[in-house]
Amino acid sequence: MATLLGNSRKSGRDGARPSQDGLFPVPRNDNMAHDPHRPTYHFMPPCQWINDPNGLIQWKGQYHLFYQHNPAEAFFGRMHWGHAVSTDLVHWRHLPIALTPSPEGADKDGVYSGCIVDDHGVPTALYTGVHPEVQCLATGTDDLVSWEKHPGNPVIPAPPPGLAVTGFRDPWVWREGELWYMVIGSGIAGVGGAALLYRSADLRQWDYRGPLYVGSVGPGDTMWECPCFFPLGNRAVLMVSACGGVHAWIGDYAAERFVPTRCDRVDAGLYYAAQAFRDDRNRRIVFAWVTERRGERAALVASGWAGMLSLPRVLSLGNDGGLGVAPAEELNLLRGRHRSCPPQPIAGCTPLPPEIGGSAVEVEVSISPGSASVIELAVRRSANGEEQGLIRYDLAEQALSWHTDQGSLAPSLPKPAFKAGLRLASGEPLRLRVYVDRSVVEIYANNRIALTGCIYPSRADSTGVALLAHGGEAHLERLDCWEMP
Ligand code: DQQ
Repeated sequence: MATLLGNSRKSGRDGARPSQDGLFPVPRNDNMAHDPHRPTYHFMPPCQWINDPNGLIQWKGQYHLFYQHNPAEAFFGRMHWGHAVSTDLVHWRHLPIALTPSPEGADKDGVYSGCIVDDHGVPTALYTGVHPEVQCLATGTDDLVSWEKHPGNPVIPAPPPGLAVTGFRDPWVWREGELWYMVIGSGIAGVGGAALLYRSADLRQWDYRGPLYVGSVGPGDTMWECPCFFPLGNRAVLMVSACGGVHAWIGDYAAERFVPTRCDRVDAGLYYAAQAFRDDRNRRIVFAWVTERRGERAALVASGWAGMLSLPRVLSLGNDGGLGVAPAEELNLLRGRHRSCPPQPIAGCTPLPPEIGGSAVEVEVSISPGSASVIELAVRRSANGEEQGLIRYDLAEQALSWHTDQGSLAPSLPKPAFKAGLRLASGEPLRLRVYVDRSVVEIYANNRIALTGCIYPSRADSTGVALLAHGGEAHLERLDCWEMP
């Protein structure tokens, strides 16, 4: 089985061969081996469909990652929990599917999202079974490979009586003293999204305590999926997925009451169903589903793969009390051949030498805005700039954005754009870390914001990098570029 994320070109498991350790049968799909859009270092299953990360936990020194997986085809279907393990968050080894729907069980139509907790040494998964949406429990062996479903499933058979809920799924569980608490993603018709709070002494008998919080992250918010509730610094964060994005309510929590004071977007791009866990370095590490936009069902199924997880990120609280996000330092382990650019002025368009760039690279750059009003970094750029993705910082707007209107000459491919506010302090340079992984681009700015986008260039030479400044002259302080595996 692959050591490097499983989907590396070098791993020998691009679908044409069975896995090396025989744990996970990889159906033959020759399309994947030659697919220029298939990422190389983002986490993906060996093949077929992935969506939400589930059950993230560090167990006996190893990171375990479970995920929503349809092993039958590259489209959403009857969901299972896939499973992989890592010692460093970036090199993953695939393990057998952990949870499969039971034909006669409460999860007969799918094992939906959930979490794993350590119940006095017993790994215990809480997840949603469908249909209808009910909450189930399973216990694992010490290696987290084999799972036994609780005979008394479902442990929560229905939403609280009298509540007109719009959904009832994705349990997230934590411990307070001798008691367990759970929030379940929900919504209250005509009101907004909701995280419903439950309490238990044994993870099997649950009492409804009321909503932990009800609110709206924006117009059309009717349901919160994948709630995740955790302390961050001296605050509490309720992270929810709604209206196509991940939102973090930041507030204070005590005695079953959560009072948020602000709500920040965790990523302003293609990022959904995030789950965050604490590791033994006390970091709050978050993974999410990258909801790529590669096409309709037939195109995904034919390609043999769909979706991936975002790179591991570390959450923090900024000086302004807002959410901070930065790539996990373990990502540096993936760095290969290094190239750099000396400091220089940027005016108009400055294409960088061809040895800087690639379809799978990390670019780290620091730019002083100088007199420029707009600064751009182009990636996946063809020799003449016919194709390129643009990362744009607009000083007047104080916003960072990702543009793909020139992303592909292929007319049928989507060309989305995303934007996030980023206020630079006086004299503060724009510091970007950009992870290009073929069709996926993760952009991190000044350890504060993140934007995930996609791009589907059609030309083989769309691998270049360029710097642009408009309305004045900016100054490149440094640029480093590493090939990624
Ligand atoms: N995906 C899961 C649900 C969850 C949704 C099903 C979010 O449990 O609400 O695959 O993407």
